Amino acid sequence: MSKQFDVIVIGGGPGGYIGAIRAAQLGFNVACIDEWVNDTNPQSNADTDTDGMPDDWEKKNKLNPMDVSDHALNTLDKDYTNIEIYLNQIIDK
Ligand SMILES: [Ca+2]
Ligand SMILES: [Ca+2]
Repeated sequence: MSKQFDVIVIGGGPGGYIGAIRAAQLGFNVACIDEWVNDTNPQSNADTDTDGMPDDWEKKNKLNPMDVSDHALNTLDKDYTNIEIYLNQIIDK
């Protein structure tokens, strides 16, 4: 299953929720990603460097789970950042 969004808000803090609600009020198709839990293995969601990409996913993709800056790099694709690749993968599930 694949979904298309106009706006993806990462983080559901006060600013995230307000931004997501306002974008929806303006007619955008919005996704707000606050927390994702893998029910079969909750430990697989650990994100030591808090860059939004779980440690296991970073290790699998040869990224650094101790480096918060690698989410903005184009290590995995020349057109998309690493966090964009990760988010696209979880949205497609
Ligand atoms: Ca991480
Ligand atoms: Ca990282």
